[in-house]
Amino acid sequence: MLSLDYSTLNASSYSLPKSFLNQVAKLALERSTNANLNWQIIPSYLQKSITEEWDDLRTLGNKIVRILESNQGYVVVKNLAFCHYPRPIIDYLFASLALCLGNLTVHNSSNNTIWDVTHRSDTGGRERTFSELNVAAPFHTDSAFRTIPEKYFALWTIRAASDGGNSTAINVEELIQHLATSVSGRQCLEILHSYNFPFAVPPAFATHPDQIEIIEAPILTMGDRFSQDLFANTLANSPLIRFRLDSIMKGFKHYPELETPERLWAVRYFDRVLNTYPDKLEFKLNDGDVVFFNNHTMLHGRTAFSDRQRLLLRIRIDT
Ligand SMILES: O=C(O)CCC(=O)C(=O)O
Ligand SMILES: [Fe+2]
Repeated sequence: MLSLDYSTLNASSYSLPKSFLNQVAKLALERSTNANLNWQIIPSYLQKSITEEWDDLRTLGNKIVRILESNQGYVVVKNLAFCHYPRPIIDYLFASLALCLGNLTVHNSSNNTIWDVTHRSDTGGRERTFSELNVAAPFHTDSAFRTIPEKYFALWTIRAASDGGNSTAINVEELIQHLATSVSGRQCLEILHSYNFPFAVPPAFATHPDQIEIIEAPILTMGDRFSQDLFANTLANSPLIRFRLDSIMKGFKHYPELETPERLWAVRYFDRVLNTYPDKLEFKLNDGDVVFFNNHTMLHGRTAFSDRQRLLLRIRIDT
């Protein structure tokens, strides 16, 4: 069910200082004529000018962080004045906004901080991950297979799909409360939080694409889950949730000793609950909208689409 009252921030009053735009445009031009310069790396003078000159952007960044740290866990920024600039400028502006929340991380060995989420028909024989396909992306954590998944990530809609491609999300604190109301749900929570599960790195994000990399971690990281306040003891900077079904299933193939009946039951039960959960959010991002998620407290996904022109830019942010 598409939701009309999802959490939004209206940024129409945030203007772009001319001096900042001039610096960005100069930089974009310089990078486009010099193949040796990685145009995704934000030079320190630009970072300095964000903090010193662009109050509006920092104000917006602070508002976003406040919402992501609340039990809301996500926000869509609408009407950013600069969403129609050419792509290299958008990249710098997107990175500048994300830098107001924390440090940008790289997606893979090519050191890019911005990843194009779009259908790719050819990845040179490498297996495609769901950000390279137009199928539905089931509920997951981004970077579930990293030692510490990034706390936040953002998706900037350059071009929305003409059909489908809606964003979906689940607030994990609410999901845990829901699971805690049944005996099976409580058993599932217990297994997800007290055992390690194997997460295989998808080839698209592997340091060595021809080697299998696996990390072991619990799916839920909670303190005393039966205490009055279920989350009071959540470990600082640990993700509350870490889940990506295909990565866990692949992990089980490589670490069969971890594929115990109870782990397998818990993962399948949890996945079934995600797919039938009544309180999931679904909303459509329009061109220019930027969604920010708290990747430690929310699960997210996307519905399928057929429009091959759909393009979202993704940035992941560590704090
Ligand atoms: O395409 C989208 O809207 C989100 C895709 C996604 O969650 C991902 O690629 O990790
Ligand atoms: Fe994702």
